[in-house]
Amino acid sequence: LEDYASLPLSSPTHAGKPPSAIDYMGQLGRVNSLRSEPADAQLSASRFFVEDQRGTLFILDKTTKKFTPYLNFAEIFPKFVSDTGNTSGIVSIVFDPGYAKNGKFYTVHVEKPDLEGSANPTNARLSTLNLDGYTTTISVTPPAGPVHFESVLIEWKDDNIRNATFEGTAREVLRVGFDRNHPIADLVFNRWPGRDMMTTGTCTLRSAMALKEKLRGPATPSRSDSIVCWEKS
Ligand SMILES: [Ca+2]
Repeated sequence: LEDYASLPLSSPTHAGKPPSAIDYMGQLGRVNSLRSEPADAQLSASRFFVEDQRGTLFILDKTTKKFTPYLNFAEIFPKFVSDTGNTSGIVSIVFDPGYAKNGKFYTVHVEKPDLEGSANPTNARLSTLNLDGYTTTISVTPPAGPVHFESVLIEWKDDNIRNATFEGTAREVLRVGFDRNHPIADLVFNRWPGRDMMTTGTCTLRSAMALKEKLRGPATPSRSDSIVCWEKS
């Protein structure tokens, strides 16, 4: 067991605004996930994709151990928050099984819907992000209980996966409201004959259903073991 690499220092962000200074009294960089591109991608052997929960998706060069910012969520999504407690910010990333040819990957992040203004993303700081035709989706809200946050599933398509910059498109796939602490979690693709299914371990939808039952009658423990699948379009 040995140190491998150190993430650049970061602090929580709020409403799309990066912190004015690093808070040295807080946690200095929070890695939420580390992923390799699919093995058939040209640069897969030389780099990892690393998420800092605070708002930046990095590319980590395995040789130099250098982190290069790839997507800054705080600069793109005006209602992005990573300072609101557990499981805020960027949560997870998964590469499309066909990534080597189509450049697609998926992320989950957290937004705070009651912030002022539009939730529409902006490319003011990333002109190579093409947002033509981008639309937010209607939030799937729980049948009972408050909604303080939303989990947002984004499909990204990088037109050139042989460099360390993003140039391509984004598409919002799903937006799910939740109270606190339980956003959509990990993402996994399952390849079945003739189709790909995306699976997410999530308590958001199931917790909401359990709460609804709890209000109706006998107490039902909140389930945190549920898996939700949908077919990728
Ligand atoms: Ca690129």
